[in-house]
Amino acid sequence: MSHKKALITGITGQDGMVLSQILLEKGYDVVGLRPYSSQEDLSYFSNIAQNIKIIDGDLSDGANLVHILNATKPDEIYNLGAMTHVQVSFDMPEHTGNINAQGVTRLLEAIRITGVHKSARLYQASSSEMFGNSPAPQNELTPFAPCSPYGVSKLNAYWMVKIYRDAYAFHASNGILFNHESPWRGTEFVTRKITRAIGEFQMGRKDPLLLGNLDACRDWGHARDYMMGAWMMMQQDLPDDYILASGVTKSVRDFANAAFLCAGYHLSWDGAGLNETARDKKTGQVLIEIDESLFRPIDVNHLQGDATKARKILGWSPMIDFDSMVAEMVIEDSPAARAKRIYG
Ligand code: F7E
Repeated sequence: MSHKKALITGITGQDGMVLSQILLEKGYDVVGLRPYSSQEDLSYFSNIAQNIKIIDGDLSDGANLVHILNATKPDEIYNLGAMTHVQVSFDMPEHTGNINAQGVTRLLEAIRITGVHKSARLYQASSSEMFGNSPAPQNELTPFAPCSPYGVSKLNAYWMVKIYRDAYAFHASNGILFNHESPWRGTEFVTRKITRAIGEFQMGRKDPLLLGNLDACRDWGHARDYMMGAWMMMQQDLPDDYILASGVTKSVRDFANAAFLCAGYHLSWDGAGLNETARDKKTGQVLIEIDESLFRPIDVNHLQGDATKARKILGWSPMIDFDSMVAEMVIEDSPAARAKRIYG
């Protein structure tokens, strides 16, 4: 039986891992592109790594992309490769544009030059950050108003994908994904930063967790639901752009309350602004303090997505709700789960 072949850029991130798992379950051959700059340990891939072919390659090198496309001849291309940290994009706006915006143009050109678009479909990881502070709820018709170099770079890529779709008949779709998390989320993102710290408090950590803007609201879903949605977009006869979101918005403070509660800590909040703290009601231990350096020059205040189009056309609906996702993340970062991973 001939298998479909998927090429995934950014294979080493959360979404690359979750999508690989889904595609392997569906019988795909999975080829992953790993940038030279991210030679990270793939041990967290342990159960699936042996079934994925990893190629060193980079969105910063167009000729390299041409060679890889010629060599792999994929049926579906998932472009998940990006510099994904919004705060870092303020420190490295040029690099962010080079990978997230120009990198997508390079990939589109490589696909066009090799003629791969005649038989392959492309998924572009677009982001709710493109909406910036446009009023919620955001849907596919909401005006974009990015307010970070990251958001601008993703918007550039989004439009280039639309242009190649219209100009060269690419089967290319933008998945405009709102925040999506899992136990495989990088610890530089606020959700995993919180759940990892909870595991450390359970093991006796004494110094408080430092956070920035607690009032920012995000529409948080589970990465597995969202990567399933990305695959569903690729199965449509016609390419299009879709929002994937839960429709529920919560603040960073809400996330912290819910996550700490899963581990038996009731947070008691005191003070305001930079002097705000959260203590464990039972022991009085200070668990959270505010660190000014973690605030962004501009932040997105309120994201809440409307995924009606994806629900109607793709038949997509998320299976994992906020509370279950938070609980899973806290459990996977708990001392017991860590010990199990280490000692089996
Ligand atoms: O921040 C606030 C921070 O870094 C969420 C990426 O996957 O989703 C993600 O972008 C909120 C922000 O995710 C800390 O200011 C407070 O308001 O977890 P985050 P993000 O910026 O929403 C979108 C859809 C993407 O496309 C991105 O690639 O949390 N916050 N204190 C903090 N954030 C971080 N990282 N660390 C803190 O200590």
